[in-house]
Amino acid sequence: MPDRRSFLSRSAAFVAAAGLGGCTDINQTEWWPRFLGSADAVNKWVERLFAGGWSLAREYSKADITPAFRANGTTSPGTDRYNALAANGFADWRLTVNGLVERPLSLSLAQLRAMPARTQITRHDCVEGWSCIGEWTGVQLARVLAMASPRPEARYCVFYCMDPMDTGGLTQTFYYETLDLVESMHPQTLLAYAMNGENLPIPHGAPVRVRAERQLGYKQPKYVERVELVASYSDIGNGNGGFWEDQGYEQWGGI
Ligand SMILES: Nc1nc2c(c(=O)[nH]1)N[C@H]1C(S)=C(S)[C@@H](COP(=O)(O)O)O[C@H]1N2
Ligand SMILES: [Mo]
Repeated sequence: MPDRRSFLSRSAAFVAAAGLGGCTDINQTEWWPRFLGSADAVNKWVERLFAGGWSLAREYSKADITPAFRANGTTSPGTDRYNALAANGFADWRLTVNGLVERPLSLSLAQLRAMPARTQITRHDCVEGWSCIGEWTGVQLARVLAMASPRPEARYCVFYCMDPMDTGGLTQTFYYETLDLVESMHPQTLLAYAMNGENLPIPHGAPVRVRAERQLGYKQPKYVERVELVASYSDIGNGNGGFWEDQGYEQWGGI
């Protein structure tokens, strides 16, 4: 019987064998060693590897909530447009749902709030090696997708965010991420507009962010304003399924 330790080290070996650990990009030296050293992160990845398509992420109790949930990456998009939306309580913000759908949608925050809500207390794991537990409330993405009625060719959701990212390139890039339809339709995948019982704070992605609870931190896009249904993400960004994936990180969340 393999013990837990050898199971974990075999998992790490599998990760390395899959080519996921052999990166040389300078950007990765910061978090790769810490990530591979984090049993929690490896655990979560292994859990996902062996879990069925419809397994549920663990949910916690109110007592487990981290008092000061860390904010990471963009903590405010900082653009004039975003600041104007925020100043007006996001009354003018709309969520567009388009692409491979029968009925493209444009939904206000009030419309999302009027839909049936789900609240869940879950653990967020960032690949940089930290975790926080928080309570999220929002509408299940599956409900919004059902309204839009994805076409049979649709396989992924692309989430477009309002925060510009610095890539050193000439063209402006905004954060984006993708989830496949299994992950998108999962009951714990939310368009979350509240955190710990309050309106989603700007550092955590106001007015709406994705919570996909079986996925790592970077697969939880903040400041979302458009969901596009696509057959493939090969022509989105550099074609690797997300902003960080395009910066050279392998796709951990896509399994
Ligand atoms: N739009 C956007 N979404 C994002 C990011 C970002 O920089 N911009 N960072 C990602 C990463 S790496 C993490 S760990 C989480 C952080 O979420 P938090 O700020 O609520 O802790 O958001 C993810 N989603
Ligand atoms: Mo992260």
